[in-house]
Amino acid sequence: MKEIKNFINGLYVTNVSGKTYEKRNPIDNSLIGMVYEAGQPEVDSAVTASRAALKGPWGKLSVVDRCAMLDGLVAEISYRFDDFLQAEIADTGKPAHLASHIDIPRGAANFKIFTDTIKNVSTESFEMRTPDGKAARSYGVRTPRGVIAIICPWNLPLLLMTWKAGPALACGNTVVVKPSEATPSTATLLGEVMNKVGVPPGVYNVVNGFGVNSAGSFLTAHPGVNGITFTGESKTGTAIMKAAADGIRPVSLELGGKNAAVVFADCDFENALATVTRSVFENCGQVCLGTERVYVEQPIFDQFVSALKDRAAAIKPGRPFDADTKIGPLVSKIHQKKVLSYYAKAKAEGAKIVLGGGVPDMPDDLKDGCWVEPTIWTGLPESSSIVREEIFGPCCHIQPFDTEEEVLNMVNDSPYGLATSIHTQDIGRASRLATQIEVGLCWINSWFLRDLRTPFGGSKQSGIGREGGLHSLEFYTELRNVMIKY
Ligand code: NAD
Ligand code: 6OD
Repeated sequence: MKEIKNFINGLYVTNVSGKTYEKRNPIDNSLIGMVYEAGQPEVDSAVTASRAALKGPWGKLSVVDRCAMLDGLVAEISYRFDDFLQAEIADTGKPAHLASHIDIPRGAANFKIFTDTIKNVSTESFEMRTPDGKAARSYGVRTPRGVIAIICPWNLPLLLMTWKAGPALACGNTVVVKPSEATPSTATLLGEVMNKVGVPPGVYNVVNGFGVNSAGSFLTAHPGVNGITFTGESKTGTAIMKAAADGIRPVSLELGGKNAAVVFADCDFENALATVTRSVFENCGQVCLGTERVYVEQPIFDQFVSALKDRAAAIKPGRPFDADTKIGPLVSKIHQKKVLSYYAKAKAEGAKIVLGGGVPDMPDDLKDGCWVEPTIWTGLPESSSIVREEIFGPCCHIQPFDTEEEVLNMVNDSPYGLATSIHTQDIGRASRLATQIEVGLCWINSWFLRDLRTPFGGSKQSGIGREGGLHSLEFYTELRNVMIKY
């Protein structure tokens, strides 16, 4: 039986309480291993080790040497690619082609982009006259914030964790990571890689467990933590902001969404269709940037609905390593129950079910997995909970529209503001809408096309702050000013 431990001060450790929980494979509900839940003593040890490491060899490394060490992680993750792939797939059930093209390579690349950034960043400098007729010069200095708590979700476990650990470490901080209880494996495995490339003990720590009254809330409440970066649901973000208020600690929040795709009649139909198919169904709809509201201009509405139905019907569920598998299960029984409750609600609210709406018929050995059908609805009012609430499953509601103004109002009528995609060949109209739609990320004729130097984050209840390239330095460093009087 696999044991998933905590990684504290360079060592794999169990816990004082002896409490473990089961980690099951979402493909068939088989038991993968037992996870040692970190309690207050383990979180205390991790934060203490992390604080000590700030003053140890890590804190004394030059930026260039620190970055060279972190660049070594990229090579070592690539060397152990299959270990990471197997671990991520066992935890999430996602298709191997997806994890091997997105999760693991981006999980490694997230270190390199930020070592490149931090090595090349400059700070401002001003000269001025002083009242006594002499001169003075001020200049900025960036220093690490200290111990960063990283709280992660389960949908892209390694990618989203290193998206935060990468810049945090490149900037000279130390980290305590709390992976999702549903996906503990890759963050824990990364500890081996840290040791291998010589990252000093205490710089990277992992505490496994749940949120409330467990590792998550013990970590965010810990006075030894200097900043909290979180990806997850908006309501958890609220709890984390409240915890951060004690001690006035900064937060970076990447939260939920109810993202729209807007398809105009003049779009490149094939490109719009392929892109919306991906944005709705990729990773079984478990992508924060994914589309759950599709707005299609009236003249092509019927044609688009019918074509999307055909594409979605061809998305074959199956085992991660089967070549023809196009979609995996949801991550857990808990999440399957949540998504199926929305499928039932859509039916009860009178949606027209264009496709799906239930659980697919799977072979006997997979029947106990967390499967749901790709699902498409039409016919609901914009006030419906299906159109307003984040479901985080492989589903969308499609609404027709007549004018640009009408669609703009519908898209913006949401408490969320994470991402949108606009499909049209009229770039003037697309650019106009891109500034009017209240989101942090807008794609035109594309989706999830990433340049890691750009600002990433959400508006409204989808988040606070921006990460990516130089923007990450706002959170992961403290910018100080030094004034010299000549
Ligand atoms: P979640 O909020 O339930 O959990 C995220 C993490 O927070 C987990 O590790 C959990 O254990 C921990 N946690 C829960 N309560 C806590 C508390 N009170 N104190 C401290 N930690 C706590 O989210 P999830 O279900 O794991 O992930 C799905 C959500 O994440 C969706 O809403 C999705 O949109 C969002 N998400 C957002 C982005 C983004 O970049 N904006 C990216 C990925 C996922
Ligand atoms: O690409 C990224 O950097 C990123 N943070 C993606 C988030 C995806 C959400 O599920």
